[in-house]
Amino acid sequence: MSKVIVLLPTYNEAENLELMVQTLLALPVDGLEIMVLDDNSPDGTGQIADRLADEYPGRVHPVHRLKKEGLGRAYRDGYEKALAAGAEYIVQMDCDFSHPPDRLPEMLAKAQEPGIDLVIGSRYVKGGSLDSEWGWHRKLLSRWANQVYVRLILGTRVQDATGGYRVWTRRVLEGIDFEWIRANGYIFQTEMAYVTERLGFNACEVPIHFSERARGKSKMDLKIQIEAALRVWQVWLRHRRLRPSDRSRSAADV
Ligand SMILES: Nc1nc2c(ncn2[C@@H]2O[C@H](COP(=O)(O)OP(=O)(O)OP(=O)(O)O)[C@@H](O)[C@H]2O)c(=O)[nH]1
Ligand SMILES: [Mg+2]
Repeated sequence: MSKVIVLLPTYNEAENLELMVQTLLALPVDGLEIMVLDDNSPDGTGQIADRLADEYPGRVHPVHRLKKEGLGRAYRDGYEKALAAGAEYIVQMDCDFSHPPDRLPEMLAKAQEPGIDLVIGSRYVKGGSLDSEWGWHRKLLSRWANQVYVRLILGTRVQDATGGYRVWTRRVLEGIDFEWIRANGYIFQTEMAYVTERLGFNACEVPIHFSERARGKSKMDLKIQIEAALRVWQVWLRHRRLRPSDRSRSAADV
């Protein structure tokens, strides 16, 4: 299979990184490589990444970023580096086991089907589910935000536009000029999904079960959720005129 690079953004994931790397490398995916995008975590995640790089030469690549700059910046940096390293499939996922690694082989298989440009591990398509610990009101809010609110504003087809578990084909990331992407927090995933659809790429979804992080600290709160909801409008204003002919770089001439 062509080259697969998994991007793992980390900030204080010392409790999760090693198991995550072992789990990913044990998957039946030939030659899978991992790029750890660490924002100088105070808990020493970066040093763990270095040790893992020694243990698994050529399979684990630590990227040491200077300071905490948010998920969006880390991913943009990772996309560039994965493209430069020749990846055909670029995977992105959280390092806290909310995104089940065992779904990855199926997502990668899907990404190889003709006509599919992006695969999203989805909580909201048939077969997908949310953490059973979540109360019904939280589940309802999350469903409404994704399946109704975001889709009404942006007109996107995907049911889980905020989902962060994805397999990108190289051509999509080559088609996006990362300078266009301004969001850095939780809305980053939505902005990427919207731009992908505006450029005429085809996203499809594979169901996943999303579980709450078991180890480490959660950063989500109501203020962040409200800010994200308002920022959906910004994303719409910024990109509503994008067309497939706006695809950038080498993707424009294929
Ligand atoms: N490099 C980098 N990674 C980050 C940053 N913020 C979060 N991450 C990582 O991004 C992934 C998702 O972040 P989480 O903190 O799990 O966010 P979440 O899943 O929305 O919220 P909780 O799991 O409830 O904390 C994890 O692997 C984090 O370690 C950041 O500023 N820089
Ligand atoms: Mg999480």
